Amino acid sequence: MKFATRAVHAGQDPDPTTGATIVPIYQTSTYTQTRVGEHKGFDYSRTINPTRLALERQLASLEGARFASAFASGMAATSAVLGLLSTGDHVVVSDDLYGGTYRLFARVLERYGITFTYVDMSDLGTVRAAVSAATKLFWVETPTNPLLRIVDIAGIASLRRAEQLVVVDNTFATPYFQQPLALGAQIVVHSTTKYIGGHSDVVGGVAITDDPELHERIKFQQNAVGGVPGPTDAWLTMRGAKTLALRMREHARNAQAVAEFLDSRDDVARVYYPGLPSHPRHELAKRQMTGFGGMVSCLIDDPERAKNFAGRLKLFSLAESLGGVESLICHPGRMTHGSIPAEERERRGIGDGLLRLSVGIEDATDLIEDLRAALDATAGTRDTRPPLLA
Ligand code: P1T
Repeated sequence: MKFATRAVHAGQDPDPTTGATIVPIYQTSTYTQTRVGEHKGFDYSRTINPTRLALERQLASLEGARFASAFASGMAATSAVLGLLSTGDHVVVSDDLYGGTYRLFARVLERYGITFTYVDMSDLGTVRAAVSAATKLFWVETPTNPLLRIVDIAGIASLRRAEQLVVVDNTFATPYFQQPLALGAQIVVHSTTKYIGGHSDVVGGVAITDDPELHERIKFQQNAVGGVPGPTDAWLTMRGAKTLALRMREHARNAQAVAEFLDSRDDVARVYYPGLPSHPRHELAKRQMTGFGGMVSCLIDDPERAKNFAGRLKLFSLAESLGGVESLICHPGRMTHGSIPAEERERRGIGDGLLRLSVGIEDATDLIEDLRAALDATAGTRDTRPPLLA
């Protein structure tokens, strides 16, 4: 079945006892067992819950996989996957990535003796040079947060030895636009807080794999560490995911229009969007993705102006997060990526003039009008566009 059909139907069987067409919210922590050692497949809700199970089946199907484990947040999903590693193991990581993922790696997992090397993963030679005998995992974000770099998933997978895992955080692209498992990754992680939930009303995460043995190990982490979503959060996420296909089409259409508008302005120094032909990896994005997503970043030379501009917008709320139907704008340096030390941020290109837009599904004309009015109101028309980075 095609993607949009699976989004609506996968895992969504009518309730076996009542016939309820919509999977109920099984708001229960436990299940009455028939006798000692005998139950109906459900014993305790940290381990298994019917609402969560329906969500896991739906999301596995969207990534073209058999197995998924849902978590209370994207970070809980990420830590469960990293929980597969042991002291002494080494990870090669994209050097542009969500600040919270960096924080988990640098400030929690390093204390347990796992080491991380951050590289520009859009350069496969650099990735190859970072691999050592201890390397057990490649952590890939693509498009990256917040610079929208594109990493060649199949290229990374081709570097992998049998005992190594390629894990892709597919939050920005979503399974609608990018299928990392088909490109050679072993595990896909999402912050379902974002596009999958889609309505900015629930925090969640998921880890997806088609490998039964890996699934057992992730399930073990899920149960042993316990970062599970409650049934109501699982249900909200599942409801959101049913409309993923049609929302993503609108997000991408609007983001393209917004990116083109910003690119046409002399007072916007640089626009980062994989759907622009000027993006250094536009051709790779075209091959690897079926659409370019809803995230656009831009650079305004004067950091004060950037902040004023962000604060003046009426339709784009100044907020962390992304992927909801409503448009958001954020200042990564002061918000989502604040946990990366300032010097390191600057080195990675996350300067004070950088803004990140999560383009919603409002009418594009209104969004562009909002951007135009705020740019005009904050004045300045210098064109100091720097050369594009590779
Ligand atoms: O917030 P949480 O559901 O725990 O997900 C963490 C996470 C993981 N991966 C990516 C690519 C992310 O963007 C995030 C969360 N990001 C934001 C809150 C943000 O505004 O970028």
